[in-house]
Parts: sequence; C-alpha cells; structure tokens
Amino acid sequence: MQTRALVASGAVSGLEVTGEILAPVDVAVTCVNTSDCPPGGACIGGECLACATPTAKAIGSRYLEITPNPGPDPVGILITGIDPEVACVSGHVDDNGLLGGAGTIFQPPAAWGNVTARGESLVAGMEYQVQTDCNPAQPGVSLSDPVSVTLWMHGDTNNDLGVTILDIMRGIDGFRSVLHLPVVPCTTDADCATQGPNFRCDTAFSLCLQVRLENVEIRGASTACEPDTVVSILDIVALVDAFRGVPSECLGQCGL
Ligand SMILES: [Ca+2]
Ligand SMILES: [Ca+2]
Repeated sequence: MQTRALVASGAVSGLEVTGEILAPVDVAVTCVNTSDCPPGGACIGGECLACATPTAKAIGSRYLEITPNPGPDPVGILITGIDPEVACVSGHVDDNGLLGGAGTIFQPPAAWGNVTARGESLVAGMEYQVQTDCNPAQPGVSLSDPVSVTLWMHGDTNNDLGVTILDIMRGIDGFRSVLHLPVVPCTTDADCATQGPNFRCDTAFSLCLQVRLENVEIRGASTACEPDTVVSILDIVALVDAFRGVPSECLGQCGL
C-alpha cells in the first residue's frame, strides 16, 4: 500500500524495561470499517489509511490531466468546482475521463494511468479541486487532500494568458496533424522537452509535435459543450470566435 498509515493521536508512552526507557512508538489505527477511522481515512485491510493526494494540472481550456498516486487498491477521482460559476459541480470521472460519465468508477491507479478528464462541467478559465476517493463502498467519504487546478482561458491553446492568431494556427495544426518546424526526432516526450512545454513525442512519426489534442480541442459536435476528443472544423470555428472576443457558450453551469 503506497498510502501512509494514519497514526493514533499521541504515541504510546515509553515503556520501562530493565531500567531503559524505550522511544515512543507510533501505532497504526486498526478498524473494521471506515466509520472507525479519523476523518479522511479509509479502512483498508483492517488498517486506517490516508487517501493519497493525486497530481493534477490543466492541459487545455477543457482538459485536466490527473494521475492518482501509485498503489494496489482501487480509487476514484472526484472533481469539485471552486469558482462560483461552477460551485455546483461535483462528480467522479469515468474510465474514459468523462466527468459524470459512466457512473462512479473505482480502479487501481495503474489502470487509471494519466487520465485526461473532460466534460460539460469543466469550463474554460474556471478553478476546480481534484481529490482521490479511496473507499469504493462509500464514494465521497474517504477523500485525499485536494489539488487546485485552473483550466486555461477560453481559446488559449498554449496557456500564455492570451488568445492570438497563433492559437488559431495551433488549432489548425491539431486539425491537420501538421508538425511544427524544426522537426526533431524523438522516442519519448522527454526528448522533446527542450523544444518547449507544449511539445510531445508523436510516436507514429517519431517526431516532436508541438500541439496535443487536449491543447486545442474545446467543443463537441453533437453536444457543443462536451469536448469529443476529436479536433474538427467546429473546434477551429470556436477558436476563431474566441479570438474575436466571443465568450464561451459553456459558462453558467450553476445558473449564474
Ligand atoms: Ca495563447
Ligand atoms: Ca471537438
């Protein structure tokens, strides 16, 4: 188990044995179920364990990348809105990364891998918190410390806090899968790190590609506010609209 054990408040007092005072010993809290554990703990294998905090970052104006901490036990991923415009948002990510998709999914961190989370309620420019959920029997009860993330502003494809003609061009590149020059050979993303923060290794070509889908994909086809993991002409039009100053049509998830 990778998560740390919760320990009882106050260590066991030193014991006097043959005249020697032993050092205090931390004692893990044993349990039958999660209600036996301190807040935030989960009863796993008879022991109260703290739910490990995931890593999370924004990788576009509609996508988060979330990685649960490694460990053998199944976990869920809970996203909650922080900004007032999305304060009503609270839900789990499904195994396709869709917030509020196919139910509440618990699976081992290795099965999650790096989750690219998306959904109608993940709105450009808004702040959210991400937590690991450690108790499949009681979703939403045994949660990790939160990680705060803010999605890139609407139409910004490189997180430089501006929407320019270059953002539209990146969208077109994503649509056409055109590689940026200079063309740098690679085998892993690390080989492309010197090219800039938005480069990754496209293994189909073994070349560094500047644009990743999640940077530029901002809307769906049938459901406009739900990104559909496809860079289509509709995404390009939405980027052009953003450049022209048209606000996102996906604000107001909480009726604000
Ligand atoms: Ca930009
Ligand atoms: Ca799309």
